[in-house]
Amino acid sequence: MLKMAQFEAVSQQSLLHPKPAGLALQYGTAGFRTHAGHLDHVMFRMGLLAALRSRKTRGATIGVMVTASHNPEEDNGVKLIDPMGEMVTPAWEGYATQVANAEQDGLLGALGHVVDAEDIDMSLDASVFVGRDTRSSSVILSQAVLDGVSALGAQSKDYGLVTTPQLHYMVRCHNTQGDYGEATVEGYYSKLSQAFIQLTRNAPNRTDDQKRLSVDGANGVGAPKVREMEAHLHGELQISLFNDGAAGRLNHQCGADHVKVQQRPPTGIQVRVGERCCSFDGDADRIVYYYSGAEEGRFHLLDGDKIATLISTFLKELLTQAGLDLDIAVVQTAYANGSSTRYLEDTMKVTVRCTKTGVKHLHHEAQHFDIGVYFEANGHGTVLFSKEAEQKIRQLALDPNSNDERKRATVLLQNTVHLINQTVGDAISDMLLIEAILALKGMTVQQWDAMYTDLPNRQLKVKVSDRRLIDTADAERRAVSPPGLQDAIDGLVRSYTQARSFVRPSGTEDVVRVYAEAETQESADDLAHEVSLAVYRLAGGVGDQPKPVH
Ligand code: G16
Repeated sequence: MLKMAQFEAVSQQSLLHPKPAGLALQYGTAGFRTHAGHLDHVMFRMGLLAALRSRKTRGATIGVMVTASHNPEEDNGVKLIDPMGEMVTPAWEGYATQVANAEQDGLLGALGHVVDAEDIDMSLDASVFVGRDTRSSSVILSQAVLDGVSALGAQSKDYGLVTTPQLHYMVRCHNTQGDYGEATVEGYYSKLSQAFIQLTRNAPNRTDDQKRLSVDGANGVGAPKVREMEAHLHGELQISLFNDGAAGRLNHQCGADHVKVQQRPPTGIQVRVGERCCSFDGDADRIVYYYSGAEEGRFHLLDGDKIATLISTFLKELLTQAGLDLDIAVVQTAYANGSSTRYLEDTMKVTVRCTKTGVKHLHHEAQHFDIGVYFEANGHGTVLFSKEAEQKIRQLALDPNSNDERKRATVLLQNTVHLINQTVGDAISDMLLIEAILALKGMTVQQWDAMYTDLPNRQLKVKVSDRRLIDTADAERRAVSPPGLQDAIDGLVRSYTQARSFVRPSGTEDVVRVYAEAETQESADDLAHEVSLAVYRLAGGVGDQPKPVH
């Protein structure tokens, strides 16, 4: 039961954050996301919900990040973070939707329902960490979250501008009493930079050229944060930062999503032949790499699949050298390029799993293995080490009978564990890990790229009147509704070689996403276009009919 004082505080405060009558939003792939102007009441209510979640978890700290990540500047959104720094448990996503959508006079009832259903002791202390991205709307919206937290008598700490993965990290550090690190931005830089420097010490022949990296900050929060990180790296990584927010618009013609979907470099960055470049997204939880080839200056993209391949290869080699018997798996989604899955399974002999889109799904699946490397093709991912795996690595480090090769591999494994932000995909941590691996393996970006060749692919978006009409199964690889859509896709796919295609409703934008891959770029483009037309026809397309890619 809500106590009387809490009841009154929520009643009064909620009047300052009124809900537009009739507005209904859904907790999507990564929280609520829509035009910033529709979100004030949602933020206040997510502050309330976070306070309840904290009490439900016996006073553990919960995180609330105000960001719309890869979406345009005018959107905003909110991501809820559970005690170990992972995305909030799916059971509470339903509560989030109910609380956000309750009409003004039904809010206390909706909160009371959560309290009763979860048997929450409202007399317990509660604590919430809040962070925000660089969107101009984020200042006022994060204040709305803080208002909600305090209305339910919970403590809050406002971290201000942080990347999403930094806030996830703070939550985990705090809830593990510092076991995972210190819950400050400085503590984050210090832990990761030390691990990076220890790793690159084992690659003494790195040239200055190999230490240079161009970073596209997407004009978002990753830009100032990667600069702060660089200051801790003692010249071991020299970053040329582009799209740092000084002039351009957030995610506009830049950032990881733009680069991945458009398959071309962002504006505002000079991609010199053969040099490594990477792009973050708006809240720095995704990263993709690219370079321009010496032959005809062709653009080469190294996406989440290539990143997962590089990391899992590196870890597998270290495990062999250390003589450690740990099972390692790579978790992907339907967007994973067919070539990457084949390479991992057939050449690398690594277990591969496929889940629905959304890092929450990949994270959960990765927890089933000693070492779970999970990456979405869009560059969102990390590595999880089970408690037992970490313990075995620690024990081996203390073994006096290890030979030099084993010792070296174990130390590298230990530092790799420290460098990785295991709570969620983290562009800064992933970038440092990739740079360290390339240095240790003495590998160029071209050699990394050559591990396998991507099948040409294309992603498109289709506007429909209600994207919820599209329902999928088999980790989103098949559409079960509307009727006839999957048959249409199957028929189209059959007319191309090495082809595959699927459609799914986005959980962050009001669109249906279409993915196609095939033997040639022309075929992938044509197939994606034809499937888009089928979606438009069978799922209530709105506006102009999808146009051919070229
Ligand atoms: C979020 C999720 C990702 C997902 C992406 C796109 O990323 O965290 O797991 O891949 O949205 O999802 P959808 O295709 O459903 O729109 P971010 O970086 O925008 O938070």
